[in-house]
Amino acid sequence: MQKPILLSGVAPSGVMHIGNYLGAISQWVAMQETHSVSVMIADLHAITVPQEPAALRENTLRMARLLIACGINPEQSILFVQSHVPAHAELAWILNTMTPLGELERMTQFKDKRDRQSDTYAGLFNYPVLMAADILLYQTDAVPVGEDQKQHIELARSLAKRFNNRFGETFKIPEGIILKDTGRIMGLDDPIKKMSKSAASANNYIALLDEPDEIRRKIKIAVTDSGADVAYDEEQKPAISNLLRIFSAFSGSPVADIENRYRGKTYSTFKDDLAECVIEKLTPLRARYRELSADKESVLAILRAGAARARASAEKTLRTAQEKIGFL
Ligand code: ATP
Ligand code: LTN
Repeated sequence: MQKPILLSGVAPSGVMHIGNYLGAISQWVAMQETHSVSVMIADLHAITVPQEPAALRENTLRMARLLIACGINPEQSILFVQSHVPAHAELAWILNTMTPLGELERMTQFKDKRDRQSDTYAGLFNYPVLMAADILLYQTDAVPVGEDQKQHIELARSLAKRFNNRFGETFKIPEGIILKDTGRIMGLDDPIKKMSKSAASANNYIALLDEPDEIRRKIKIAVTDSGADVAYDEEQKPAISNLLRIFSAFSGSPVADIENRYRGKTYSTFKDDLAECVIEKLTPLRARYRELSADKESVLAILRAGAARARASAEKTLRTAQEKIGFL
């Protein structure tokens, strides 16, 4: 029997942090056993805010290495760059003609990002439509993402339904998969906002490639809450609760067990142990990344092969959609 189809994507920015990893990437890695997985490096999405060409190229390659280092297995899964599959832009155009402006105006990520730019371009506004095209082209069943992408997945679902209603069954209706405990990892310096690589300070996040001393330093200075107990309480203790969720995800122990272990101990003992746990998990990943850095050609070959496989299924769906809407 055919495995369910999983597709997800990540923008090629310079940094990938433990929020991206715990909320999204680790899900993709784990689901390779049960799903037919495609992971896309979303360079068309990246250019919705201005990018320096050399940096974009370098970051795309770095992201490919990082995803492989995280455990995406290119022999099993499809790893590709979005712009290598022209069908994404073509289907996005078609879907744009069916997307009410009001639905895009409601997108909270657009409003956030617009407020952080000096100029806003139409591509940023249309970004969720492109994301819908990414998903629908592959007849995707499952889209594992962080919580911030929930609204975008809703749009993909409603566009698929609208198209199917108007032109007949064409697209599968995808399901977003968002983890309850790690779908929204909060910033280390501000536990009220999500961890984000575009945060004002790098102390907001732990990058997957941070060196051990940097990880120790960032966790040491991470904001804590008033009181002294290592206890899970989202309302009263958002900072410690966030650190507990990170500890639990990296160690595999339930939050309650970790609370028990640190009952009567100080925040600082808890943080020291958390730092060592994170370091232990990230060290092999950093080592794999370094090995891959030495061999640019093999990463390029993986991306070339991934794009060829992705193109085959994407073009099939695109052709069907084009026929349905009456293109000659
Ligand atoms: P930024 O961190 O600058 O807001 P982004 O959300 O655009 O960047 P991407 O690299 O495109 O980041 O996201 C890759 C995946 O990581 C997405 O599925 C996203 O939902 C998820 N993700 C991002 N931040 C977090 C977070 N703090 N907690 C959990 N998942 C996250
Ligand atoms: N917008 C997503 C990245 C992304 C994506 C996708 C995720 C682009 N296309 C398709 C899932 C499916 C983000 O995390 N910023």
